[in-house]
Amino acid sequence: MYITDDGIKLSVELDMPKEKTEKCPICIIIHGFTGYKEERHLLAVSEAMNEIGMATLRIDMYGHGKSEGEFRDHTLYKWLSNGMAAIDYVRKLDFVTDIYLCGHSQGGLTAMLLSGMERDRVKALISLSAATVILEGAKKGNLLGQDFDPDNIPEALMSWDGRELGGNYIRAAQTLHLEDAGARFDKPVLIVHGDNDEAVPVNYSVESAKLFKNCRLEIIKGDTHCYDNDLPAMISVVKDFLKEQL
Ligand code: FER
Repeated sequence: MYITDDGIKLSVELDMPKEKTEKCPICIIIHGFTGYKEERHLLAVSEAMNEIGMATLRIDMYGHGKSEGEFRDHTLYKWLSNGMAAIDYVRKLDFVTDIYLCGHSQGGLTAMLLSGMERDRVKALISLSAATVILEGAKKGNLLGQDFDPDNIPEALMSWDGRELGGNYIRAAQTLHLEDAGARFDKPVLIVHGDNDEAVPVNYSVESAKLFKNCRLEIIKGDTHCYDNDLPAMISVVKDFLKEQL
């Protein structure tokens, strides 16, 4: 199924709760950089939510998965626009009560930034292995392990899978501030991070947690960026948090 954001088709998957209900909350689930909506840890999160009575909408973001847009041209602004389009879409579904946001890595960063913009429409936020390092890296001049001059933005960076990432990605990321989102979103936040994350050091989430007023930080011992070592531990903290909100 597709939704559209300003004419761009975005591939989405809607999963309903295991037990039939007339109305229920829904969580929008956002993948990371080079990611897609069928990743193992995202399917596990979605299934856990369906088990406790929530619907989920997994979405392929601009330039990713089965959605339109070129990978090279994606920016956090486009992803934020995609997120708002997803919220517009789920708001119109007649079974939906509350709207939750969940994202992994670059999707976790997107969900955090989006929470500040959508503070009136979002009930709670879950951020998994959030890649907040991107904002710092764009400003200081290091992304994807490559140094660049932040005042003379390169035409493109080479991504880890060999694809090019355009300079506008850096321009957009340089202007975004997590502090603004944290100051605006005062509803419940769960931040989860493995302390063996090879892509984004856990300390970034320790720092992000200080920016949100109503935030729980859960560090998963020995786990990686995509929860390869202890997926059940990540799922368990997500479920516990959500059961308190429902
Ligand atoms: C980076 C570090 C992490 C970066 C992106 C990420 C574009 C995102 C990781 C993910 O979403 O999994 O320097 O640069």
